[in-house]
Amino acid sequence: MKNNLFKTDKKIEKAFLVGVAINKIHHSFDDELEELASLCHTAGLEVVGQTYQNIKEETPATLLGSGKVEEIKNFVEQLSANVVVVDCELTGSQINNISEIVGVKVIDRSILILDIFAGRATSNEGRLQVKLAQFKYTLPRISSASRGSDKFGSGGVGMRGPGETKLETDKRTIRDNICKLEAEILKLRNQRKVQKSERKKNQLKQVAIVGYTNAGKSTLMNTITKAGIFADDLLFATLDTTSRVLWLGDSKRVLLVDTVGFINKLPHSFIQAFNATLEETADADLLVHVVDISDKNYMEKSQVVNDVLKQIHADNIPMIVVYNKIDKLTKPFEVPKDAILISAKNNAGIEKLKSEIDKKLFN
Ligand SMILES: Nc1nc2c(ncn2[C@@H]2O[C@H](COP(=O)(O)OP(=O)(O)OP(=O)(O)O)[C@@H](O)[C@H]2O)c(=O)[nH]1
Ligand SMILES: [Mg+2]
Repeated sequence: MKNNLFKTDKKIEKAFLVGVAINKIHHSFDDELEELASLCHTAGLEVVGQTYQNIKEETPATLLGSGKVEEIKNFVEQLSANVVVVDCELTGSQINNISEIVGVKVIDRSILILDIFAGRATSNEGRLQVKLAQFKYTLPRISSASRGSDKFGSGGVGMRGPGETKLETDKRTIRDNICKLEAEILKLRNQRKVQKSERKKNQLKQVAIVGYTNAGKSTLMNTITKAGIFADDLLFATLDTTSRVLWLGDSKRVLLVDTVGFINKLPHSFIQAFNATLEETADADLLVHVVDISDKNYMEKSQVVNDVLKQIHADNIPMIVVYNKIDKLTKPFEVPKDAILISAKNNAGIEKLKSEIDKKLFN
């Protein structure tokens, strides 16, 4: 199967953001909208405004209440927005119905994340997995989505991937594509199994660096192994797993693996499609969970990471929690017992982390 991901138009789109909560008490939308804005920034969208709704009772056709959709339409007109980004997963018909009313393209959180992945994937396996996730997302939305892409053109964020060929493609073709992609991914997975048994023969233990997106995993990997991996202040800078040998002294070495970041409300199709990559985490002998301690929501984000680890059956692997970005702390911080505090950027606390990895794996 051809392995190119579909290209997006590069013109800057103006995004209007919509935070959504369902029946939450005293819900604050600030952090969620801030994260959604970061995702938009990463996807190359310019954010021009935002609103939110704590929905008491879901309106099946549009999820949001009709008054809210009208309000969004007015904002879109005033701000000349050309895309509305809704911070949850919508059905195809909800996307369509909201677009009809507001008059511009509507995308949901999942397609935004998948679009970022599509722009990031570089390895063969990463690209196959993104394609698979795109097809799995599209399959239940195929009939309604084709109308949407007709009206608002095929370019721009959220229009990458199988969406562009929707008109000519029927569900069966998508299912066939899913089967082919799954078979190709399985082949790569089996190759990895062989590598894994080689590793076992060489007794090379595997340490996976996990954490919320932007926590500093790749920076840590670079600092600790001098690897030269792309690290940036963008969400999902890393999509493909990268491994490096880490020397711990006394000729002891381990395989350190940098992994894709986790995020709140990960699209369901992502977990399914990225199973193979996520499995690599589940195979590790030790996890290093990198937490950005300078982030005021670090506890919630750690919880998201722990929840995803549970979903991929990696929650019983020994784990070292590492508090990163201590150089950014301005206030005194209550140090959790046995915490390892580091600044991956400034190379602080790295030796302590190495000796902790050593202790956990070899003592
Ligand atoms: N001040 C400070 N910034 C850091 C530190 N570690 C990482 N960063 C910055 O945080 C941002 C994200 O770093 P990455 O290493 O790309 O984070 P990541 O966890 O690999 O992110 P994803 O691959 O997107 O999931 C970059 O701008 C880094 O320079 C640190 O110790 N201190
Ligand atoms: Mg990274």
